[in-house]
Amino acid sequence: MLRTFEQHVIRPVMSLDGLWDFVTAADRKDAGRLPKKFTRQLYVPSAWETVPGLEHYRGTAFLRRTIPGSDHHAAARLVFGGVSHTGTVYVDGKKVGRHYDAFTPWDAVVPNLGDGEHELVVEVDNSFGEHSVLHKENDYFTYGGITRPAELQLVDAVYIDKIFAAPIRRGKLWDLDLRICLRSVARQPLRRSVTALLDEVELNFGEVVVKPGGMLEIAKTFKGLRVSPWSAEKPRLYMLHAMLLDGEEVADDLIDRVAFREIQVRGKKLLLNGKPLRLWGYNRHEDHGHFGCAIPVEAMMTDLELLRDMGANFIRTCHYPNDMRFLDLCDELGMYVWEESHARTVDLRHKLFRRQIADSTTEMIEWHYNHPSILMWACLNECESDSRRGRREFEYVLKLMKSLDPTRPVTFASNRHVNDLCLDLVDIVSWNRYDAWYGTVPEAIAPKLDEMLKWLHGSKKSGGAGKPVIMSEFGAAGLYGCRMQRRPKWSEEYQADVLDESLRVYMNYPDVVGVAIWQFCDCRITDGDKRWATRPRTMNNKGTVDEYRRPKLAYEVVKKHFRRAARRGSK
Ligand code: ADA
Repeated sequence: MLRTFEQHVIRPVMSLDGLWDFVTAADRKDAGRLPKKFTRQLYVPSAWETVPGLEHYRGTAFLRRTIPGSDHHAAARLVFGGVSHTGTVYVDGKKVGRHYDAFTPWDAVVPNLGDGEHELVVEVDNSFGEHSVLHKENDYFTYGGITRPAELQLVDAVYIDKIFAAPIRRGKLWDLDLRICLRSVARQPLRRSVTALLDEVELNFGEVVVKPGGMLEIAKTFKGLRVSPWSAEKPRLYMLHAMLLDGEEVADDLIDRVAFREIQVRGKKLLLNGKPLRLWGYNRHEDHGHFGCAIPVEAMMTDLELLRDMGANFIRTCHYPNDMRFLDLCDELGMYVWEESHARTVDLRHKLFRRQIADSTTEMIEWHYNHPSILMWACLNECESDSRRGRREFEYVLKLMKSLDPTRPVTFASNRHVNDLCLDLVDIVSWNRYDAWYGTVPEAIAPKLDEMLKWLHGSKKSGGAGKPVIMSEFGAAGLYGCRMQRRPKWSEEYQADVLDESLRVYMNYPDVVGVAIWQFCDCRITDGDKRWATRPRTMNNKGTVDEYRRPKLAYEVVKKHFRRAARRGSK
């Protein structure tokens, strides 16, 4: 399943998870555009690097299965939670869709796929090169495969593509700005009635006519709803069931979950539902020693149990949009999320940059809009925010985010510090600092923060005066099992000392409203690349737990600080 809950009662949905035929381009024994011979089977969702012999395979591979068509539905809609990093879809040998970037959902719609079995082939490419700006050699790993769940949906001639629900706090009551996007695969205009149920409350949009092959967005604000607000302490969710009626018959439907919470920036504070909010937690890569990036929902839950055991209330989805099921769990459990579109120190000058970052940003916001756990959108981690040229790209992406969603604050994680030229463009200033790892010693952390805050608030020139600050990355590496009395770098002891001092300083500054430790778990990085190959195990070893979620000494240190903050609350 794409989500942790069923999204349709009327629309037929079939999970495509399971064993597919598989062959790498390197192993193909036949010619032709698509293979007819396959060497093995591969599970969907999974990363092919988890298969012995494919640990380092970077290139193209093909996955194939059959799917049923239907004479009673206008089209088959294939929905992929994530294909890493480029997927090209063929049905019965005909190309029907293509998508770049592993970290956002996408769909391919096939009109008139009649009764009987049809061949579905997905060509997957995880190669690096001039075709890929966002996926490249990096301090995390680009896996290969259909790495998130996939579904076949049978849709009517007009179907509901997406729902956008924006809550607005009005004292003790709430309004709900509701937008419903319809798509038509028909050849003639079609009339439909549109209605929705918010739990038991009926929200009626009336009748619409959708142009052939077109899209139609209908919007309405439902006022004065007496509902319970959402917060981490009380994560109250509501099922929103949108339906399209053709006459008296419900022809299509879509269920999403919504909640009522308001996030605001006021001076140097974050406010949730009008009350001050402080955030303490982690950067978390979607990476696991057993599963690569294709983390099953059970293992996602283990991560969240560990995070909650430490007392964390905050997760930054470094450096890309996350699996919708993980965001669903954050909604359900009450975990605050910073979600960012896909970029870790990418080339803003590349000819494909704007197209690829715009797609990642737009798809992230359009598919994840209704998750109440997402409090802020971010972008362009440690990119060129200290040049005029770079500023133009930051302006482009931040404006795009605001245009897609004016209800959430925006930020980016900067490592350009006093040279930053883009802090006037954000609502929240976020800094990545490693004063005790790439810098000198833990004692350097406090004076460095003093210096930065004086610069930030001391002059209008910084662009960030009077804004809230999040310490978006800080930490140190600790090799799991490396225990040394003299506490040198790379020992678990040194990592614990750095986090102890970092949290003592960063969590006790009123101007700092949030902290995100780098990082929750050790993660795989690009092998062989000159820059990253120097890291022990070709891993980023700054996790508080290792890639198998085995806790290091720092775990109990972090737990002490976070649990104290949880007791104190957001005061
Ligand atoms: C940067 C980057 C992270 C990671 C970190 C580190 O801050 O944003 O992705 O690479 O450095 O471990 O050095």
